[in-house]
Amino acid sequence: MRLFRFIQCAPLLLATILSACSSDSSTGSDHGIPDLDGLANFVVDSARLASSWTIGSDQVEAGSCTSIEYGITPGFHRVLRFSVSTPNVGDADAVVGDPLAHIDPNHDGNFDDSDGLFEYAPCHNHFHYKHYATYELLPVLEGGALGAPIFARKRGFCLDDSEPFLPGVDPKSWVYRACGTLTQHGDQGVHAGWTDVYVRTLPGQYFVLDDPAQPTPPGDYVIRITVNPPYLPDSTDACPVRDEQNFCRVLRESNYADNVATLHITLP
Ligand SMILES: [Ca+2]
Ligand SMILES: [Ca+2]
Ligand SMILES: [Ca+2]
Repeated sequence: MRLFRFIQCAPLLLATILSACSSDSSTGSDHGIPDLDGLANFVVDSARLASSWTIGSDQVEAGSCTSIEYGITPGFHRVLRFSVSTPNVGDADAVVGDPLAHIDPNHDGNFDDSDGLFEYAPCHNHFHYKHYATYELLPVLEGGALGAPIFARKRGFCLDDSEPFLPGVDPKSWVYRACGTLTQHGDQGVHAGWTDVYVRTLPGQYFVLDDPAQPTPPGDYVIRITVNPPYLPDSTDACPVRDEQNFCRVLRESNYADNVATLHITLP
C-alpha cells in the first residue's frame, strides 16, 4: 500500500506530494481507511465529563425500552446525567466488527454459538457490546475514603466513530459507524484519533438518585468512569484479552493504566 501510493505521488511536485499524500503520514487519520498497524489506546475524556454532568429528571413509562432494558421502575425519577467520551488515542483502530458475526458465527439464526461479546436487546432490536465501560457513583465518606459504588443503568454500548478527537484528524476519516441489528450487518470500532461518545440525553445514561435500594443523600460523591475495564468473566462472557494482572478485557490496548476518569461533585 505504501509503495503503491509513493508511485502514484512520485510524478507530482514536492508541494503537491505533501498535500496529496498527507493521508499516508501515519498520523492515525487515514481518510476512512482502517489503521490496523499498532495498538489502540482508550482514555476517558475527563473534561467532557466535568462539563456535562447535571441533575435532572426522567419520566420512565411502563413498558418502555428504558424501563425494560435498564430495569428502572416506571415513574418520575431524579437522575444525575453525564456525557462520556472515550477517545482512542493509540496508533491503531480498536476493531469490534459485525455483531452478527460474534453472536451467530454460523449464521443459522440461533445464538447458541455466540462468543459472548454481545447481548441482543429485543426492545430496540440492536446489540449491546458488553464490558466496554463502567459508570460508578461513589459516596465520599468521612475521612475521604470512598463508599460502595452505585452503578449507572446503562450497560450496553455500540462502538463507533462519533467525533474526531485528536488535533488534525480529518472529520471525513471515520471508519466505523454501523451498530448492526438482527437483520443488518454492523461494523463497530473506534478509529485511531476518534472518540466514541455517549451524550447525557441518551436513555439510561444516568444514575438514578431516588432508588430506595440505593439512596443518595446530599453530599460529596465521585463519578468514576472506566473504559475497557478489567473483569472476571461469568459463564456467558467472553475473555478476548488478558491484561498483565490476568483480568479479562474486551479490547487490546497499549496502556491499561490510563482508562479511568474521576470527578468530585457535590449533590445538593
Ligand atoms: Ca497505525
Ligand atoms: Ca488506555
Ligand atoms: Ca448460530
